[in-house]
Amino acid sequence: QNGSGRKKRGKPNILITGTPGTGKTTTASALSESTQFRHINIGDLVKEKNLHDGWDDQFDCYLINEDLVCDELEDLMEEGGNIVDYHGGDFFPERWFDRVVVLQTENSVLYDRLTKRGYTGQKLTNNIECEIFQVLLEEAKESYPEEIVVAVRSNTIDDINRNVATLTDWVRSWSCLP
Ligand code: DAT
Repeated sequence: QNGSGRKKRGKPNILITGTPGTGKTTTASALSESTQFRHINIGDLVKEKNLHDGWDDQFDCYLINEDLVCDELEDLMEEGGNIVDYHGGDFFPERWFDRVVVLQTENSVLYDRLTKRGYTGQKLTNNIECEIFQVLLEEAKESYPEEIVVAVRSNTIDDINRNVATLTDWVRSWSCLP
């Protein structure tokens, strides 16, 4: 147990973050399979449980209600064993996470993925810029202790497999810690 209360859980919680299209959902669901941890896709949760304040026309997405999301997840996070998948993380309580993984993808690769997803114009440009300026990495570093934040490459399927294997090993060793 440390000062932040992290070690009180029997199982760790992991935040997987990164620009849209970097592979969060793909990585989180594979990791959920190998660890049997719960995969919580915040975008889906917000839609299912109406944890938003309506649709934002400018940004073409739901206006997430951060307080409602945190209230919804508090009990599960206390229990541990969660993989949270979201393109942000500065509004979650710091004590929730034991590992924060920031996925990073080369611009040209990300451009193709987002185009395939139907992103165009300003939305496409905003997301590419988000990746270029490492917005999610900076946000993670500001919101969580340096030692729990890791940035990993996510350009290829091999990258995903390696990231999942590394995280699965980390989960195993965490659970064996005194
Ligand atoms: P995110 O959840 O970050 O928005 P995703 O997991 O939905 O991303 O992936 C978006 C698309 O890109 C999907 O078709 C899978 C593909 N993809 C993601 N990461 C990849 C990787 N490292 N290698 C190959 N394809 C990847």
